[in-house]
Amino acid sequence: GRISQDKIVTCPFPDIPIPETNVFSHVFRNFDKFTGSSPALVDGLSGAEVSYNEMLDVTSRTSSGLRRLGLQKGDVVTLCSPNSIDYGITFFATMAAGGVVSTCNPTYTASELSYQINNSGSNFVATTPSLLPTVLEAIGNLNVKKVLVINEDDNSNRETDNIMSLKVLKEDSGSLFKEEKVNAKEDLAVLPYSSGTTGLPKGVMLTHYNIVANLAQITHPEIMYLHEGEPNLGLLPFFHIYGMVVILFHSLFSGGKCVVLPKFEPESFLSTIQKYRISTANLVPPIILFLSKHPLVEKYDLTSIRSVFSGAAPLGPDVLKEAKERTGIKIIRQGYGLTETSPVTHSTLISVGMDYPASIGVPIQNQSVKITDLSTGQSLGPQEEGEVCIAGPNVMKGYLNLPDATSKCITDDGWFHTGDIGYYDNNGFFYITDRLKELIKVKGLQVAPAELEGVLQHHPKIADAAVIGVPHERLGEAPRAFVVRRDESLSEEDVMSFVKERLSEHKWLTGGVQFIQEVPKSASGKILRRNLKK
Ligand code: AYL
Repeated sequence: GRISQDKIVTCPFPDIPIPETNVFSHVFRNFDKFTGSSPALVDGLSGAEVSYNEMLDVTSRTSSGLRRLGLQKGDVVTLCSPNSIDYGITFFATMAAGGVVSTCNPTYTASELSYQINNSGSNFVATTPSLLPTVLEAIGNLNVKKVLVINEDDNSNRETDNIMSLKVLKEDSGSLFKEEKVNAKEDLAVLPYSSGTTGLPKGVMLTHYNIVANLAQITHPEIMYLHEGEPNLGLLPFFHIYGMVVILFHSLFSGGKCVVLPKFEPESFLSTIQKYRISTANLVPPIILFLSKHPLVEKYDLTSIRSVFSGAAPLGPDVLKEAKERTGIKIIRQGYGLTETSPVTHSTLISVGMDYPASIGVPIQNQSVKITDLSTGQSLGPQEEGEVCIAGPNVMKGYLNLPDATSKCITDDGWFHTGDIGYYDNNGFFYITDRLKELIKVKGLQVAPAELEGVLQHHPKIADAAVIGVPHERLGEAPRAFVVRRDESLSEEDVMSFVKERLSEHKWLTGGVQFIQEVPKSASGKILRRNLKK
């Protein structure tokens, strides 16, 4: 990176222009350039394909169908599904019509889902046949107009008062299709959830401009270039900003062939790479660890892979090295970012990245980064540790309906405070060393301690509780609860199963339960998590 006199680090490459347009128009504008019959999305399990031509046609029809159902500009659609071809169609059909997509984890329980559908003010929910009962339970008497059923493999065409098959919309005449004009810097495109530095998951308001910017920012031969027709792996969940922007959107934008998988499973992961001659893959550290260790890896031909990216959680340099040696993949490198920054802010460069295996890389194009002193807020120089702060076109508009939480992390002059601690070296390469915020990262997914604590405090035999992340070999981190009992009969298993009944799997107390006399707190009542970590 380039280090300026006032200690702001930027990309070695010059800034690029960012179009102010609907994400749909930006991503689909290239479609007629790509050979119409070349595949855009492929279902890695069934082999079903949708070509670029078909994708444009079916997305326009679906978008028209959504308008016919009453979807208006600014309406929010909660999308609750594993990765699939329909996922991409529903996503872009909504954005084309000026709607906002709020993505959620398909393993959510009814209560987790209900929180997000309500909090995001969703009028529509799109989900799969198997998740439909959970979704209907979650909706209860919330203000949802219609539930769309996607990924149907049977011939049922549902069309009732409140439920409709996506299939019906796909067959719409398309007469109501138009690309909704947006005010790109104001209007939202997506509303994923993140807990930020503290508290419960919050809606992250990402505008069309934010998303278009990040796509432009990562598209550089040294950063994340994808060639037309290049087979890439759509494995990471599209509900998370990494899978959404860096995989799904970027592949469609670049004319790639995205081979979609609904979940990680050793055999299908490896056999898909072999069968489709996957060339690039965006992964998370637990999967890099799998590549470095698992016996099955040797049974498959992975020589088609030209480049692997890891992000969303720290990747140990030893794991990276072992994975490279074992698989023969020449390029395995890291990126860094947050949901709040749409997401990528840093990336290693192809030409020099390999020399810095522990680094998250340099700021990407149009990105300014500084490290600030935790007590004074002053910008720091090379090798000095402080909070990583980001400015640029990809920084979110704010947290939905939470102006105070927003102004706490984005200062008046536009700097977003990440809650991560790190430093840069004399060449402007960055390293993340610690986390200031409460967030726990399990397999690269967010777990908010406040959410777990809220659940635990509802147990009649629990007087108080605090949750922190502890290191876990396979998951990266795992949540551990410190519990003050009201009743000595409460066992560790009781606490674990109480959580299992209410929250999705990555939030389970895999890090254990420990009973304590009192939760350490500051004078103002804040949990002293550092003391618990010790
Ligand atoms: P969220 N090293 C250490 N910590 C990381 C890294 C990394 N490479 N990447 C992300 N984190 C942590 O919103 C960090 O604590 O977005 C950060 O604040 O789920 C938090 O994860 C953000 O979590 C990329 C660029 C993936 C970005 C991303 C998605 C970031 C995940 C791949 O190349």
